[in-house]
Amino acid sequence: MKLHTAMLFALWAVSPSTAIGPPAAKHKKIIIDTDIFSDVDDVGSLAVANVLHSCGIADIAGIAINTNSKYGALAASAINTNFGNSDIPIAAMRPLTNESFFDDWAFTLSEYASKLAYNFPRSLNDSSLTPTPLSMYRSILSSAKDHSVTIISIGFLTNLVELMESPADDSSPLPGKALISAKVKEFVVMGGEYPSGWEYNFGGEDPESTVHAINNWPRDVPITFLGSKLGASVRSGAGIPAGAPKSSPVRAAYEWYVGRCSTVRESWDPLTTLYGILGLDASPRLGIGKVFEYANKIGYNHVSADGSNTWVNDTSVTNQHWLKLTDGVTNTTMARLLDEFYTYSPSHGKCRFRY
Ligand SMILES: [Ca+2]
Repeated sequence: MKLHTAMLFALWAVSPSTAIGPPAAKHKKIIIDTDIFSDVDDVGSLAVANVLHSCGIADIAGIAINTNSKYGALAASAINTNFGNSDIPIAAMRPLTNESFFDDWAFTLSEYASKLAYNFPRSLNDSSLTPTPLSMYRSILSSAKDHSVTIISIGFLTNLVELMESPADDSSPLPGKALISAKVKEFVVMGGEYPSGWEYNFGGEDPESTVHAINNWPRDVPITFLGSKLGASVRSGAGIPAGAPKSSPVRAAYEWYVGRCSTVRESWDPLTTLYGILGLDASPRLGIGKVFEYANKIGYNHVSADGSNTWVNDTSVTNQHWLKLTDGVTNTTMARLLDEFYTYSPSHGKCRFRY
């Protein structure tokens, strides 16, 4: 059965990216670093990014996977392909494994990545054919305009440390940190709790990389964090069953993952991605008003060895922030906005949102 399905994938014709909506006046170049595999909010995040890419607001230059299962890159490809964006580069962490997700913590959540890979069209046939995240990062950054790339991290920070510590190569004469300082506009991170606490992206899998990435990130590049409580307070996905096409891999992933007749999930990654693309000013063109604001004016984030973080109130540092919702914007309002992305129909292509 697997072989038959794999052969079927190879025969699927996948159309190239089709930009829906008016041409981009100033689309923002982004790279998403995702642990898509063990939580479905990464799928919601890729839905947000793909819709904004199709609407000419974002330019997804690449997607880096920071977990080892080969199904992560394949699932990402299935989502991109659904939105007509099959040509977005994807880079998979090595070594690749055949691992699928089993919820041995709450015993309620279910695997979705391999199911997306085996049941939806995708342009990527084999994760081993992708570049490494480091190679993709250095290639994209070296060819980008100065201070033009926003990196959105919605998983673990392993790939980012590899980039930070990378030497000059054929892509660029600059070592990693200098390349970041030259090319990155903003580093947007889902992780930590604010002003202090412990959160899974920071401490759950690779706290050593978190310590290195956050404490040593070039100080001239702004960082914006979205913390655990804000992400958990917005429970999105309720609109999926009534609103999403049955052909949608986003719908399938939420139905498979959440299960028990629900598609509602916390919104850590989709909120982070929405801010990463729209920033504080949002997008009147899309009908999206201001929804985020900074919760602090000064200071920086410090991460300890166990991945816990503490905000240090240093008046000399003004380019690190954590996010909150703007006054008057409720959790349910944000959930309805995210559902607009989850239920988006590529065949309709409307780039105006009501929430
Ligand atoms: Ca994630």
